[in-house]
Amino acid sequence: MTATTLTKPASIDLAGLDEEIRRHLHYTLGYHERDVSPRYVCRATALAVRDRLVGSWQQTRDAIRETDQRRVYYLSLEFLIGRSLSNAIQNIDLDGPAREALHQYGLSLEEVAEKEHDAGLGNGGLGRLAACFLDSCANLKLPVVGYGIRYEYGMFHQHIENGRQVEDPDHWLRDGNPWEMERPDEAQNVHFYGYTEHYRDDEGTPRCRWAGSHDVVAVPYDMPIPGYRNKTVNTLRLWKAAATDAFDLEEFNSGSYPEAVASKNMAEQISMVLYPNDASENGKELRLKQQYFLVSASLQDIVKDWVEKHGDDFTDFGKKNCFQLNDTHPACAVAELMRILLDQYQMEWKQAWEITTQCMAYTNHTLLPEALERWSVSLFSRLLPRLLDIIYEINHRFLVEVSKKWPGDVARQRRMSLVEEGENPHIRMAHLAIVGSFSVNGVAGLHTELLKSGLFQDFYELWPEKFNNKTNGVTQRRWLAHCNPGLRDLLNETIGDGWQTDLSQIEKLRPFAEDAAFRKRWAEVKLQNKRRLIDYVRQTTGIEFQEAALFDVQVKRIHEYKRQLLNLLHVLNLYDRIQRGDTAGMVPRCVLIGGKAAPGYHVAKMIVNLINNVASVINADEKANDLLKLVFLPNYRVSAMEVICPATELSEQISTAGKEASGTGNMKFMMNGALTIGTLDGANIEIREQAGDENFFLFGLDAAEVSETKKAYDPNKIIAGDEEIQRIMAMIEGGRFDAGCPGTFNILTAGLRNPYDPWLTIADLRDYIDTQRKVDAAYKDQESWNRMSILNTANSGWFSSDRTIQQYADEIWQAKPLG
Ligand code: 26V
Repeated sequence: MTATTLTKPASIDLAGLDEEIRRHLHYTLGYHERDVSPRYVCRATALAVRDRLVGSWQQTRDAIRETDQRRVYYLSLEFLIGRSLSNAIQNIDLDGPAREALHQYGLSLEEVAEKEHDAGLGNGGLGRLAACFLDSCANLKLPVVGYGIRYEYGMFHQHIENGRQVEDPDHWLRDGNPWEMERPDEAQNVHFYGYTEHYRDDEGTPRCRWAGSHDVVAVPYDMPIPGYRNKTVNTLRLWKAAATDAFDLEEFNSGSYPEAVASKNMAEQISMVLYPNDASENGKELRLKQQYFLVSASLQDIVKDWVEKHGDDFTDFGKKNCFQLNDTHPACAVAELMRILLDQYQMEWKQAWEITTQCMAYTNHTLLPEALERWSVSLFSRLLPRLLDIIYEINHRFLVEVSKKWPGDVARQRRMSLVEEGENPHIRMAHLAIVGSFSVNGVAGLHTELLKSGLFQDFYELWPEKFNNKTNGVTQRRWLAHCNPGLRDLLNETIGDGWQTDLSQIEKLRPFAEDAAFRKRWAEVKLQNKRRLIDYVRQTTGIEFQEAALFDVQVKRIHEYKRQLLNLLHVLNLYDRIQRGDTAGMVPRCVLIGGKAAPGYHVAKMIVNLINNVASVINADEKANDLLKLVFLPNYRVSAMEVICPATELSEQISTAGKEASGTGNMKFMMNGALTIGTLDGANIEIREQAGDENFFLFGLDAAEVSETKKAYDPNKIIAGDEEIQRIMAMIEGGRFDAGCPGTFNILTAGLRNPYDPWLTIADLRDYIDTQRKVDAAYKDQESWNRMSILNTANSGWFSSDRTIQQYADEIWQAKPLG
């Protein structure tokens, strides 16, 4: 067969998409056209679209394999992809043919697209960022491969029972995954357990190897990541864990069939489920197994590729490869690359370390101390004995360097050590990542400054040149063009479609803020989007939102630092005012809150419970409903945000200053014309700079004031001195929302009243309430509101992940686009 017949199957050129869908329905899925359901049409359409990607996918893979430029690997335990069908159709410009083809089944593209399960392989911000980054890398034709885990169960489904969160498993692969291609021939072996063996090689040089290990097979599944109309299709490679044949055989031979099957399950457990906590590490063995599994399989895959081309000459390996570590989750990569170079390629320590530190780069995503990963030395030595040896050696050499720079400063050595000493010593993964990387970056300006002056100050003093900022971004192709087609069309008509690949062009919209006729069209698009959200809210909760009301939205993981409670206290203030008849200047509001609480995070679950109970009381009170509705939207996820953000008018970004590393939901809302009410935290600061102070509702303490306030914080005094706040607290504490369980919410009110409340909710409440009054006043003047809305979109150019990725490519990766 010639190369052309391989890359271009004739049928795809000749047949229409409708023919391809029919063929897949019939031959691949075994359905008769008579009894097709939208779900199967969805699968068949995905397969037909995938066929159209295959040619460019292979060409891109070849181009990456052949390029002499540096290649980049984005290592992440999470990729929150969401749905892929509409995205692929948009990116390869198949919208027209797809609609036409589906029309024959009496279906719209939207009806079919919504049958696809979200690929929920992530918790929240960090995982969704990885997905936006892959989209931007493909858009910019960068030679970047994503490496992750093919979890059988993604982020849990959330439903609400009696006001409380209940988790259901998310078996997203139930009906198969039409996008993935299994590549069993590229499987890798990953070691666990066993011990380090010392021996002498043929030349008599002392060497080490990992012996007596229990191995697990890593099988790769590739997902296509199509660029935007540029013939580039990058790869996301996800590893599934399987038992080795040898593993099974041993057991079978000894006649123990059940044990053999059990050990098979043990191996498969590794890729079974995504850990659903995004704010606290819990030190579970299975989690460390997942991390090492991803790292070892990916590095072996990459090194194998290198060796196929260069033999065992690693001179240029560090120059030609770069690993971006998405938080510390894949930080074992530092030690694993050392192990491969030392043990498998017999390299000297010095050269191996030079190569390793030439190609590792680390991104930090949180300042919360409880999220910083530490692994107990005892677990590490049992599970990854050879890696622990290497970490000890890295630490030894590192501490020599520290003591040379600061002779006698033992306290500093103790602070900086990779090992936290004590009765139960731990490995500090962030320290391992910093020491092993040439680049350490935060994800927004303030965040990076706080890393340098706080958490990582010692390291910044040692290596200031490693530290840099890369403010996050989101892809405008999913978060504007795809999810808000009404606005997309209006923008294309008004300023052309260049913004879809170069969001800086969206500034061309600015003058139109002054154009009354344009503002009218802008408002019309928002109204259509609000109607779509009204339907969605009705279908999922039975509650009826009103289109004339202000749509006030807070969607994100539930966490104390994100302060959903602050939002709720304001809602209670509105409700209290309505009951007292103090409604002068009040604007009708529909407040929507959504997000998942980690299953083991009790306080977060109580917050969900309280929001639901308050919602039940308010929504049942007809007297209040012309002015106020409150909904807790269950099972917030990527596909829900695609309906929510185009309809949102007020974006709630109200974390305690200094706690939210960046935020990315804030950027999606801004792009879609929402105004932000927010603190000076994370990327809010940059959003306000770009939008203009007059187009942003700022309130609350800044990060410095937060630290200052904590020294003498007396929330009870604030409450006692503020009648409105007193009334809010009395509503909760009086048991109105207890649903028959007195004291249920004491844990929350006690937290608010605690002088050591780290989130300072009461400290910011008065300013928040007052600023919300300003929001009402601004909303009353719709002409001016729409003007501000347009300016928010027009000034959102900085927040494209294309800009972020261009900065990673230029300033960290030194990567160039494929030809
Ligand atoms: C920590 C852990 C601990 C162990 C269990 C599993 C797990 C999973 C995730 C995490 C850390 C999550 C950190 C995170 O999501 N940070 C968010 O990153 C966003 C992208 O940079 C940023 O916009 C958010 O502000 C930040 O909270």
